[in-house]
Amino acid sequence: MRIDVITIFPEYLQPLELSLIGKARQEGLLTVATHDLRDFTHDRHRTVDDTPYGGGAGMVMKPGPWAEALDHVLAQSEPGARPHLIVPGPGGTRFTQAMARALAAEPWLAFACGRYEGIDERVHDHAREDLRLEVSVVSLGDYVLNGGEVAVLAMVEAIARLLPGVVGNAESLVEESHEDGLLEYPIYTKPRVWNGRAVPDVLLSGDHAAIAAWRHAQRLARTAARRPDLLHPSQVAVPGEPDVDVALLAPADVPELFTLALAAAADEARVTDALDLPELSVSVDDVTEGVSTRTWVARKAGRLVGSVRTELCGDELRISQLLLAPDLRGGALEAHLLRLAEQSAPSGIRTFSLEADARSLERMRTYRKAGYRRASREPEIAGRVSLVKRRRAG
Ligand code: JD8
Repeated sequence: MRIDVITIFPEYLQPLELSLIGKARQEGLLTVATHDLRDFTHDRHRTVDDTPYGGGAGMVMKPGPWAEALDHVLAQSEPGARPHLIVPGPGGTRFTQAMARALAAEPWLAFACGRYEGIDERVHDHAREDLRLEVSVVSLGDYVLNGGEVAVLAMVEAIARLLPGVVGNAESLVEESHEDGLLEYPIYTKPRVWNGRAVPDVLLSGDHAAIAAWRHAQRLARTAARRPDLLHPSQVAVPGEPDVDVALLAPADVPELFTLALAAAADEARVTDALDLPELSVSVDDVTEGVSTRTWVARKAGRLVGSVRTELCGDELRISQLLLAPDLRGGALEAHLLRLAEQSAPSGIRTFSLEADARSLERMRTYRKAGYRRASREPEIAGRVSLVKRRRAG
């Protein structure tokens, strides 16, 4: 990959000579060239800015030097080859890991670092229409910097580290935050006890399935706590229930979920004509427990209408608290929450299990249709039947 950076502060990009990116450049895995915009001025003061038409504070970068600098960059590679021009700007499309992955697949990137109030808008049009470059205005995030250089440092690092051979063990790229939409799990190294704080036992167990399960649960819990937006509806649209969205249970949901649990239990008692249902004695604490495991809640137009809890047990995913608002009973939502629970299982999971009341014929049909079969094991809840389903490979 080739990267060209045009800036009035070339020294700002010196950090890209260090560490992994610096090493990758020495190994020829990528080329990074910086160009001083002032080299494309022709006045004694090497002027690159002027006052804004229409008035207003600050200065605007002149188009002339930019056009000459872009011509110079285009001359850096074989005729006909064109870079993708990235112009950092606070009003641009948000830079993401997905964008970094996409840009890492391109052969040639050029970054235009603005300063002052920004670059004359006609430079973008000239690049698109005259130079026929793909031009993308990209923002690092919703805060204001003084120029594009810091953004380019971050973008180049995020992109270049995805290039083959730049990061030693490519494996480690897989489990990173934002790579699969979940934040990272907590990490530890020696000593086992530090400052009176011990490393979680599971990490010393050598039980890789348990470690994987613990790490996945940590990633979900952290994501739910710090970035619930990463877990939000787009992830799990409900077929046939367009206005239902699903997210991980948050502490604020507990009172509503407790109410739903009781309503669902009352509905179940009505259907099974039995009052000996353990669900009828559910407590707020029982529901609160769901916040620290992996419990999904479904909302329809803001109303909490369903939930499903999942717990990892070795290579088995135990599904429980599959609750539905009575008015949605028999609809697509139950089967969908079941599928969602299965889909969110970490790679090491081989079996799904749940317990059901055999008297609840409709629900038994839903589970059977979803592939669950009676298990020989004793159910944890007396009077229930234990259902299991093997996870299909792939
Ligand atoms: C490029 C000039 C400064 C911005 C007046 C302050 C990116 N996430 C981001 N925040 N800010 C930038 C950014 C800021 C820049 C330039 C990028 C060129 N400025 C301007 C408008 C308000 N000053 C950025 N990526």
